Amino acid sequence: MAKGKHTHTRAQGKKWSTFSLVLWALFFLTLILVVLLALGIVYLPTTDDDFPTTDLSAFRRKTSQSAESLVENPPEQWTEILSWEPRAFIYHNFLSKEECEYLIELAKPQMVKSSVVDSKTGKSTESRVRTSSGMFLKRGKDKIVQNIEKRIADFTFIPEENGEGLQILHYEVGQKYEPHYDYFLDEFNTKNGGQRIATVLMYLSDVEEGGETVFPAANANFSSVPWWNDLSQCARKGLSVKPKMGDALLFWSMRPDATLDPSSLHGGCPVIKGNKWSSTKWMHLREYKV
Ligand SMILES: O=C(O)CCC(=O)C(=O)O
Repeated sequence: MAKGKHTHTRAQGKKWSTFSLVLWALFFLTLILVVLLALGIVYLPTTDDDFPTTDLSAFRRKTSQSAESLVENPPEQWTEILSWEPRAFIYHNFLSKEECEYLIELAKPQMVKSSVVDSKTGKSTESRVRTSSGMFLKRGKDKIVQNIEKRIADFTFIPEENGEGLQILHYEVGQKYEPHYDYFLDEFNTKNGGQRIATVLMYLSDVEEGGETVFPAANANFSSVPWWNDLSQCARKGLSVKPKMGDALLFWSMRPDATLDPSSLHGGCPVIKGNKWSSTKWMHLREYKV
């Protein structure tokens, strides 16, 4: 009887020591994990994509699910930093092919020779610096336009109400827009919505040759862009973007400290071969009344 009790106690003691050994091991493993987490050597995933947020070129935003109603398999979208002076970014495949074609067809019957805004009177005047044709679409005109405007607001973090209506532009061979600023230096043009703060330029077509958007005052190594060899002479005078159907170029006319940014000087190079269709959205500091 006494022997049995003794054996039982020994077995129980052995069980307890194994159990406490496992507990100690778990405790130490947890401790090591906590230390590694605290030192940032390991981290727990917090999002599905889990991209480092400081690297914008790896930052994929899936804001355009709405475009899926128009296309079954939308191409991949990603954001590329073009320059910090001016602040300029390319959003690849921002518009679907169907959206580009829709905007062109909508605009075609109403295209007129483009004008520029007179800084003294605020009135539109014909000009030799801008030889394209164009028209404006009323803001929120229809469901497809509303969808695009919502996407622009998401991309720029500027409310839809701060935007002018979409302008659709068409450049034929030889047509261009000489370098200019999108911000105004007069009081008349800033009455509605305040200063223009940013521009979103969407390419509705590819262009066989020429038609690039050029930033001649950019603080950048112009020839470092991967598409340098494909650029026209005009485009090589600055930091340039080659039009690609569906891509959007966002650039800021104002710096984060709210001062005007002269490095945002930009123009449309002459089209050498083919046609260029684009759409411009100007965003203001405040609500732009339409
Ligand atoms: O067509 C381009 O590339 C430039 C257009 C432009 O400068 C504008 O619409 O303000």
